[in-house]
Amino acid sequence: MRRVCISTVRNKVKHRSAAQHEARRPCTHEHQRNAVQGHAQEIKNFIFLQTAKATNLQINVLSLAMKIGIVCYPTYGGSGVVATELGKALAEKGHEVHFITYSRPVRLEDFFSTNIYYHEVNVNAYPLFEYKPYETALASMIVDVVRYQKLDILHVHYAIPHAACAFMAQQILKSMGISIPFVTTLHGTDITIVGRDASVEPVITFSILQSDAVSAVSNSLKQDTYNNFPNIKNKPIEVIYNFVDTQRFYRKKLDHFKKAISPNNEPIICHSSNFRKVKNVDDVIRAFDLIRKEIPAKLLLIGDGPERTNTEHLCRELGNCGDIRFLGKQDAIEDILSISDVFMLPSSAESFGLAALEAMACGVPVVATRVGGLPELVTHGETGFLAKEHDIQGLAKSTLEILESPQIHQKFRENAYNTAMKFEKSKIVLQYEDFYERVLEKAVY
Ligand code: GMT
Repeated sequence: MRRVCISTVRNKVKHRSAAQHEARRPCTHEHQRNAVQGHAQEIKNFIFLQTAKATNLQINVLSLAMKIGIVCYPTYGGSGVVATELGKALAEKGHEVHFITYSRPVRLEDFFSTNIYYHEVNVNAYPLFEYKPYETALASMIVDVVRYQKLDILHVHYAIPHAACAFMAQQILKSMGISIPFVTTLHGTDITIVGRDASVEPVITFSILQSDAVSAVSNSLKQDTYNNFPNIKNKPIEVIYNFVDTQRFYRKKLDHFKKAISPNNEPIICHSSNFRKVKNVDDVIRAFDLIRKEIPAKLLLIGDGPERTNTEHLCRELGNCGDIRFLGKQDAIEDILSISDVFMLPSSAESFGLAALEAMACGVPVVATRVGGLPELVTHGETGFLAKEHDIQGLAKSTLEILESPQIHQKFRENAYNTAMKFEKSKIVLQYEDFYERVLEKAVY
């Protein structure tokens, strides 16, 4: 059934007629829309537009619903969060979204929408396999879903191995007479850490070049991609920033919770990550130790991962465990951010820093490292402070500067919130829709 998505933000009218839309579909796709239904919907659209004009409503965009396949890592990583939130937002706007992942994405667990479908990639174990063939199972599942759910476009998040699998699926489908474009979003470590490994470079270069379009989550990541993969220098990369759902991430008044964590109203510093080496969680502990020597304070650590044990050992060594809480993986991150006073993110690499954006939406100033895309999000001296990598003294000094001045704290809170609003979900989702539409318009079948 043909549906219509309406948005009031875009500034140019983009109304593709049903006939035009159908015309760009491969005629070999068996899923041609029902012409009568399509025609009826077009009449409805026309009536809607006329009514909007008559009532002086400014309706700027009318775009047709797409069937979108999303491939991502479904765990707590930033790329999976972005992919899932994007899929949910697209579904809310009337698109049909098919997640193709090896387990249900974390942020999809409590969410139901009639426009969302979930296809689990099952990788068979076989005694011969030391490594399960995830790529083969994923490519096969993509083929199946595109073919039987009649998808319009595939959006893969994280280059390895998703872009390569999408390419393989695209070729298999082509041999069946089915064409589908795929777009790849680069998230960070796929380019800055894992991707730099010479053993995977040829596959990443090839799959980026073969993608129908490529996006990166910051200008910094776009530049890193060109620097690390010189052979893709002529491939356009579009920057589409990460986004935050401000209906979920806003500062809530949770006095009882705040009191439970800091009974004497001590300021609360917060950090959230997957506790990988690149996040430098030990720098958070060391900086907190310096802060605690100046003022009473509490530290909340959200998340879990390979460095968790080392981090716990460090706080035992420093003797500050009494003021630190390891909260592990959490779903209600917004509640924890709501009682936080400063968010600390001292990573060695951070293509964007989604965790920092979520904190800012809750009015929490950020003290971070001047790396990757963080300076595109955090303005030094306005929404927080930026320090050099491993500058523990600098992290502590900046945090104290915020916490010891109620004026600075309040100003930074407001600035952080206002900046976060620029990355509000509805604005960025429109950019993705426009990105897909341009790819679909360009696709030659
Ligand atoms: O390391 C992480 O934070 C997870 C990783 C991922 O790909 O799952 O996150 C990357 O993508 C996020 C979403 O686009 C960005 O906000 C993070 O900055 C980025 N992490 C790094 O670059 C280290």
